[in-house]
This record gives sequence, structure tokens and C-alpha cells, in this order.
Amino acid sequence: RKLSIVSAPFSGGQPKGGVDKGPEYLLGGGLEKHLQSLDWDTKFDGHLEFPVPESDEDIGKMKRPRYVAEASRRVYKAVSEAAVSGRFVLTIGGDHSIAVGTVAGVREKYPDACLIWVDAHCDLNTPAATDSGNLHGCPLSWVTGLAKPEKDDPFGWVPECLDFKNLAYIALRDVDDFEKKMIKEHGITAYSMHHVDKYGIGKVVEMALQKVNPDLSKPIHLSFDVDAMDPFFAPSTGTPVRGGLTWREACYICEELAATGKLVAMDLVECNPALGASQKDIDDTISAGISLAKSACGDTLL
Ligand code: DIR
Ligand code: MN
Ligand code: MN
Ligand code: MN
Repeated sequence: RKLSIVSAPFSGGQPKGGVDKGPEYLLGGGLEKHLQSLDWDTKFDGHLEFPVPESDEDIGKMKRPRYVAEASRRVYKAVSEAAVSGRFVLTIGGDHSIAVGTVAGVREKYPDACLIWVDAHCDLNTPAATDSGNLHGCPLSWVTGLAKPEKDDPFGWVPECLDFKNLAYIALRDVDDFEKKMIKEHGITAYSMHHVDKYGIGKVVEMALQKVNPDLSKPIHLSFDVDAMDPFFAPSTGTPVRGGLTWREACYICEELAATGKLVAMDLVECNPALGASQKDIDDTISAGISLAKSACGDTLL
């Protein structure tokens, strides 16, 4: 079993510094060793580098559009290359704007892959609809074709590569009005924390797969924002929202997807070691992140 770690230390999709240190901390916490002990042949070629543009005026409401677009294009190149080589692709962020690159990159090799997006947020705002202008809240708008870049838009490179029928959300609880409207209009599979409470995480994962990948014929890409977890377990993140997944519920999702044998890629994003009230908060968040990656890479506990 072969795996590539793509490190994307990028923070330009949101205003808080420190999320670019996520990869360093995850790797410093022994991520690669843990995966090797699960029998993976790991490949890590160092951190991607993201040039800061000389000038990067807002475009409409978009903040740092050129910086984010070029960073995600570099992530796209690295992820597609790793995927095409047949390796499992573990991308570590960085903020969630890098998923423009991971979603497009994974689909270069697996055009019909379904995407399980585990997050407190939908990250589906278009540049026109975003309230914050932070592009980590927008990655899915380009890859789904909801956002249509005009000529000269820095996101013009992004392929429309994800059909809404291949997208499922789990752990939502902070969804903007525009995003709620899109979920209804496009019939997107979406399980909020309400559904996790009502059905239990076991049933929710089962229902999500039944909707987007009923006979498990398609490859699976997991995009995991650590703010899906309750801040009690993962406090060091930029936009924490109370009422999230427990440590075990979060790991369970990863374990179940690994057990399908169809998981081909995982993103692990929004660990920000500069945030949190104490060293313990940082350590907890990083070890939670490492546990999620281990679970997705087949750690069965027994
Ligand atoms: C909000 C928050 N929906 C936005 N998004 C976050 O800024 O568009 N995504 N925090 O992770
Ligand atoms: Mn996110
Ligand atoms: Mn989030
Ligand atoms: Mn919000």
C-alpha cells in the first residue's frame, strides 16, 4: 500500500495566521511513522510553496483571490500527480480553500469519485454570495460549477469536475442562507449534527454512502475539516462551532470509509496550532488530526 503526503501550509483562504503551521505540527506529532506502522509505504517530498502575489486587490468580495487561486492550482498539480501514480493521497493543510486543488486533483485520476465532506460548514458559497469574502468558505462553488469565473478571473483554471449527486455532507451546523438554498435546490445529500443526534453516526454514514455510492462502485474522497469535531476535542481551529462530533464519532466516519476499500484520498485541514487557550488545546487538536488520518488509513483498533 502506497501513500503520498501532500503538505499544503496555506492560510490565505481566511484571516487567521497559524493554520499554515498545521502540516509541521501534524508531521512533528509523528504522522508519517504512525502511517508506516499501519503498513503504508509513505512518500513525503516536502512542503509545497505558495508565492505571495505582488498585488492582490479584492475582486468583488473575494479576499486574496490571486494568492488562493495560485496556491490551490499548485495543490491541484501535486495531488493529481500523486493520484495518477496510484498512491493514496493524504493532503494536510492549511485552510480548506486548498480543497479546490484536492477535489480537482483527485478527479483527474478518478472522475467519478464521490466526495464526503465532513465539516461544521458547507464551504459552498460563491464569490458573489459569500458574506465573509474568505475563500475557505467557497471551494466547492468552483468545482461544482456553481461559480462561473469570467474571463481573467484567477479561478478560471478550475475544472467543473464534481456533480452534486457525488457530494455528501456530514456534521453541518453553521450553514449560510445561500448554502441552505443550494442544498434544497440541488438536492445535495446533507447530514447535520441534528441527524447525527437523531440516527447515530453509524446510520448517518450508512445513509450517506447509500445516497452517493450505493453499490460502492465509485472511489471515495474524504475531505475532513477538524472543526467538524466539537471544540472540546479540537479547539485549535479558526472557526470553532459548538455542538460537534465527538472524537469517536469523527474517527468512526474515517474507519467506516476505510473499511469500504474504496477510499483513495483524504484531506485534513484547519488545524491551527496558533489558536487555543493552552498547549493542551494544541496537543489535543493535533493528536485528534493524527487519529483521523490513522483511522482513514485502516487503523481498526483491534
Ligand atoms: C462561512 C464560514 N460560511 C464563510 N465558513 C467556514 O465564511 O463563508 N468554513 N468557516 O470552514
Ligand atoms: Mn471547511
Ligand atoms: Mn469548517
Ligand atoms: Mn457562519
